[in-house]
This record gives sequence, C-alpha cells and structure tokens, in this order.
Amino acid sequence: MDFELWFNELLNNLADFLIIAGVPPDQGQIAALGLVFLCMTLLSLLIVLLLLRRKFRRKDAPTETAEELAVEEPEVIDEDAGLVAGEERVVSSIEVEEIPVAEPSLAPAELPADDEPASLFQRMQQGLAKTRSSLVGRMDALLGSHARLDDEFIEELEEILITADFGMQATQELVQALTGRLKEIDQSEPGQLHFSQLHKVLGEEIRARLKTSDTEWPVPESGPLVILVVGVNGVGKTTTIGKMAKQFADQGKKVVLGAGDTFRAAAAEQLEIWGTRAGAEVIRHTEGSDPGAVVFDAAKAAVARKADVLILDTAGRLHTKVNLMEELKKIRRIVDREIPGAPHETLLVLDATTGQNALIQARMFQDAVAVSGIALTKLDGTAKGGIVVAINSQLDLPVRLIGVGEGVADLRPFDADEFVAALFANN
Ligand SMILES: Nc1nc2c(ncn2[C@@H]2O[C@H](COP(=O)(O)OP(=O)(O)O)[C@@H](O)[C@H]2O)c(=O)[nH]1
Ligand SMILES: [Mg+2]
Repeated sequence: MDFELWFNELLNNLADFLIIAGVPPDQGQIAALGLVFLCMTLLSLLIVLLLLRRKFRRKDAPTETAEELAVEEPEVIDEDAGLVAGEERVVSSIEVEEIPVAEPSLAPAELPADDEPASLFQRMQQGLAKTRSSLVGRMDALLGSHARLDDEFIEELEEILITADFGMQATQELVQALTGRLKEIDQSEPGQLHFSQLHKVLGEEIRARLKTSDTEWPVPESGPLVILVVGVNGVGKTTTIGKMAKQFADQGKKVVLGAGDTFRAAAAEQLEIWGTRAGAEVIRHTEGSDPGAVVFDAAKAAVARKADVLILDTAGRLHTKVNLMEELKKIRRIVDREIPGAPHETLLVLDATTGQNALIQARMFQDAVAVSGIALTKLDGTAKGGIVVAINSQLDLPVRLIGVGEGVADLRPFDADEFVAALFANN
C-alpha cells in the first residue's frame, strides 16, 4: 500500500513537472508513466549488460590459465623402462627432484684465459668464495653474537652446517666435535674464544673428515689410459672432459675423445670445440646413433694413433624405453673388449649445486657401473661446499677432481689440505 501511494505521488509530481515543461495537462499522467517505463527499461538493460560483461570475463580467465599451464608443463621422457625394481626407485626419486640442467656452454674460447695472473691457489680460493662467506662468515657472526657456548649457539651451529650441505651425519659429528673442543678452550680461558681459534678448530675437524685421496690416475699395463665419464645431464661431464683433455695435452700427452653422448647433436659439437682447443682428436657419429659404436671406433682410433689417454663422454639421459645404466654397462663391455682392462677409471661427475641429490646420484651409478672416482663440479656456484665433506664421509669413493670455475685451470685435483686452506684463507 505504501508503495502504491508513493508511486502515485511520484507520478503526480512527475506529471506536474511535465505539464510545467509544456506537456498538455490532460496527457501529463500518461507522459509521466511513459517516462518511468523508459527509465525502468534503460535500467534493466544496463543490469543485463553488466551481467553479460562479468560472464565473459569469467569465461576468459580459465582459458588463460590453461594455456599458461600447457606452456609450463615439462617434457617428460621415460627412460627407466628396463630398470630392475631397486634401481627404478632411485632413478625416479632423482627425476622427481628435477636436477637443474644448465645450458651447455659451447664456446670454451669465451672462458677466462688460462694465463690469468691469479695463482692456482687464488683461483681455488675465488672458486670457494661463496662457501667461505656463508660458512666461515656465518660462523664468525655466530661467535660475535654469542658470549657463551650455550644451547642456542649449538643449535645455530647445527643450522649453519646443515644449510651448507654437510648432511645430517657429518653435521652431527662436527657439532659434537666442535662444541667439545670449543668448550675446552672456553673453560681454560673464559671469554677468550677468538675467530682464529674457531677457524683452526673448524678447519681441523673438516680436514679430519676428508680423505687424502690419491690424485694420480691409474697406470694401464699397456695402451691408453681410458677414462669413462658418467653422470646425469647438465652436471658438467663434457666441460670436465674438455678441461681434462687440455690439461693432459699441456702435459704433452696425446688425447683422443669419444663423443658417446649421441642423444643431442650439441653434445658432440661441444666436445669438438674442446677437442680443437686441446689439440685432441674427437671421434663422433651422427645424432641418435649407437653410443656403443662411437666407443668402439674411439677405442680403435686411440690404439691406432698410440694415444696416451682416451676419454669417453656419455649421455646423462636417453630416449624413451632405453635404459641409461644398461647402455653404460654395454659401453664398458665394448671398451674392455677393445682395450683389455679398460676403462681404467670410471669418473662420476656430480654437480655441487644439486646438494644432497648428488649423493643419491652417486649411489645409483655406483650400483650399476663400478664408479672409481668423483669429479665434483660447480663448487664456485654454490655456498654449499659442505657437500665435499658429505661425499667424503658418506661415499667410499675418492673425490679426484673439483671444478671451481669455467676456465681450464679451474678443474683441480682435489687436495684436502688445499681445500681447507682455501676455505679459511683471508679470514
Ligand atoms: N661455474 C661452473 N660451471 C661449470 C663447471 N663445470 C661445468 N660447468 C657448466 O655447466 C654446464 C653444463 O655442462 P656440460 O659439460 O654441458 O654438462 P653435461 O651435460 O654433463 O655434459 C655448462 O654451462 C658448463 O659451463 C664448473 O666447475 N663451474
Ligand atoms: Mg655433455
């Protein structure tokens, strides 16, 4: 009722207004009704338009997301087809963690010149700068902020070591040893704990956990020294081979390289560039060809040319349904048939930036292809140099080489004393 009254009043007012505006008095009511009707129609049209607009917007949104997702979807390559049960579990755990794959650098010519003024030790020190500042720097900060060796100190110490990738086992051992020794110093000279003492104790405890590995290569009874290089994609196999080839060549050795990674054409090209630089012959086949055939030809060539060293590159991942480990075993058999006793060294390349994942990879390869040594690359690219200690204490394998940069001289024989010295230098 109220509404009817209000509406009538509105109509009357509107009619009065229209009559004043010039509408004939007997048509005032009709004109007012028409105007109200017109306004209502316009209003409903406006509402419909707004609703339609919202509907279209919502329809567009999921389409965009679907496209984005499609672009981001990583390419999945099934390479575990023939694995036995035990291996399958390990391989898939590696894939789940997705090892970062760096784009291979094809041009060693762009790398820092070998005759840089920095000494080899300085280069090593530069390469470990990230680890040094995070590990030693954080330790110093901890000592600076804690007057006493309390529980909080020990907890933070543990965290520093864990984040530097020492791994659970080495961290526990180190924390126990460190706190024990630091407490002794603190009790004999209260409040006298200095950075230099911390460095000394930490350095000694780290050193005690590093193996003094024989960095000499095995000497074959006859024929060339054969080094088979294995590891997952992107860890630095080809680059390490290139650096090794150049170092051997600089020692006056004749080197032949086998481009056993036939999975990507770029891999053989990359090896050829390094080969040219080192003056080493590179045996390669076309992309997608049988790696076993490349290895066979490379072994024949190395014997025929009386080479001192044959280094074999391999793929870190293969096409669908082909088993990487089986392929590597096959390569080993072929090279052993051509050069008895070969490969004399099966070098597993691990990328220090992948942290604890490197340990999982090591176990996987160790089980399958009798790895005899480790080359740990990209120590210059990580603050987590503790992985060196984790590898030393958890794997029964010598770390033969470490990569601390992209220059030829940045591949260094692993020397535990030098490593510790470089870690604490200038601190
Ligand atoms: N910073 C740094 N980069 C490295 C080192 N070793 C290899 N790399 C880089 O890692 C990337 C992948 O190397 P590559 O040899 O193609 O790996 P592969 O797939 O195992 O053969 C390249 O860009 C290399 O330059 C290293 O010691 N330090
Ligand atoms: Mg490669």
